[in-house]
Amino acid sequence: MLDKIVIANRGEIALRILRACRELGIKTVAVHSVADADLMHVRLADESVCIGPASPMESYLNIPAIIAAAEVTDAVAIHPGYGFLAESADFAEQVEKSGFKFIGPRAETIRLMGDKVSAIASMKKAGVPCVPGSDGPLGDDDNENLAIAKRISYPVIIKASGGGGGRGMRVVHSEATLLDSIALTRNEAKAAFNNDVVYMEKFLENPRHIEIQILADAHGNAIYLGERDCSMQRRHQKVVEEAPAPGITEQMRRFIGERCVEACQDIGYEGAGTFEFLYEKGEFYFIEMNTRIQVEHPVSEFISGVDIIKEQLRVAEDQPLSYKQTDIEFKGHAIECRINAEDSETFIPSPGTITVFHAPGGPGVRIDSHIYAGYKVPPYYDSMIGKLITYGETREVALQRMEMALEEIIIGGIKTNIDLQRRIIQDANFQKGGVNIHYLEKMLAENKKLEDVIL
Ligand code: MV4
Repeated sequence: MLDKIVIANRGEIALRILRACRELGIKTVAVHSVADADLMHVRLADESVCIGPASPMESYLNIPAIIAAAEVTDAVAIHPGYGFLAESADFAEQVEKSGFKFIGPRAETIRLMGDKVSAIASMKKAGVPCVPGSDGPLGDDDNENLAIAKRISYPVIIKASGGGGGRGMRVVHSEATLLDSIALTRNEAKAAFNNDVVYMEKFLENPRHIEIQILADAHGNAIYLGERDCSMQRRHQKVVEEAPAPGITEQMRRFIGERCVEACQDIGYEGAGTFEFLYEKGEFYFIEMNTRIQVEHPVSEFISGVDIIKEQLRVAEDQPLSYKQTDIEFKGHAIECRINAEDSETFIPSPGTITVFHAPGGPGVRIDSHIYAGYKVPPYYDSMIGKLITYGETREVALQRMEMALEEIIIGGIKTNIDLQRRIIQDANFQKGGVNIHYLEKMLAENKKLEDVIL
């Protein structure tokens, strides 16, 4: 049993983890930076430790400070949340070497998935469908690289094995620029990740981003909690997510879910995880695996009825998962809008004091947020200040509830992206469902053109 854990994160996810601990009778230690003493979860935690200055490098990324906080408070485990150290294999390793439980997969698994070439190789071996490509690192034989591109056909994409999440990639449209592009991507990768390994994939031009949530325990049990559609994004930042993904049939869900579950068992995965896929013309193509809890986990919680954070804590206690696959029934539809402290048009962050906060409510409305009237949004961290999630028996009902909730919500004193979220939820193509990863950027460009004509 976990007696007491350190929550090594901030904001809404720290509060979400604290709430799960409360339900399970686990004591909590909030670790926070100097700038974050007023966070809601710091007030609610059993204990709190200031681990350093506002700068993330000196606080939320400061491994010795976080481990020291666990030591002085007699905690037994550390939950990393998302971002910061959540996917640092070195952190997981040092936590375990210091005698604490890292709440997440084994360091070795984090390392395997952090290296995209090895992640893809292990998924392909386990029967997960991947993008046609180089099947491993590109060598320095030009003719061989030209032949690989010819085989998979242009356009292709060169990706850094140490990258991920949109960092270190380059699209190549023809033979003329292939070799230069490989060399450039290699150099950038060496500088950015200290790893010059690059690989090649067929470039999918208009895919959707669909991901599968999984849970696995230390006893070889694994389940899938369905998929999420995260295509509504701008510059690799997701803006709206939903579950299930429009147009995905029960058979497709089962097929891809089972492939992910088998892959988890193959690699001895432990904890919550996400398989990221590109989805185009009825096919799934694995691109990356995330070994952490994700921002958008609540939509999967709504449609599956599973508390994913509580399952993470159970798994860390070496208990079996609370559910078998046959216990999971997917029901209804959930949508999440990320609420950011930023200008709705320019996307420029807008830190400052929240003077007014009114939370929307009613059936099927959930808010995961740490904000309150009087809370000062610091300028040092991500601008996301909360998530608004709605649920309904059908997608139409979830959409209607989201539209209402976005009308009801009041956040005063700072700029937020709530107007943008209203535009997205009311957009005819979004309402139809199934837009691709380029949709939002095109929609924003159209809006801008229209504005230019009017002004
Ligand atoms: C791709 C792709 C098209 N074809 N791979 C961007 C983030 C990283 N996780 C992988 N990414 C992409 N990989 C192939 N073979 C297009 C993207 C991509 C993307 C993927 C998911 C969500 C948003 C995206 C935005 C631009 C490009």
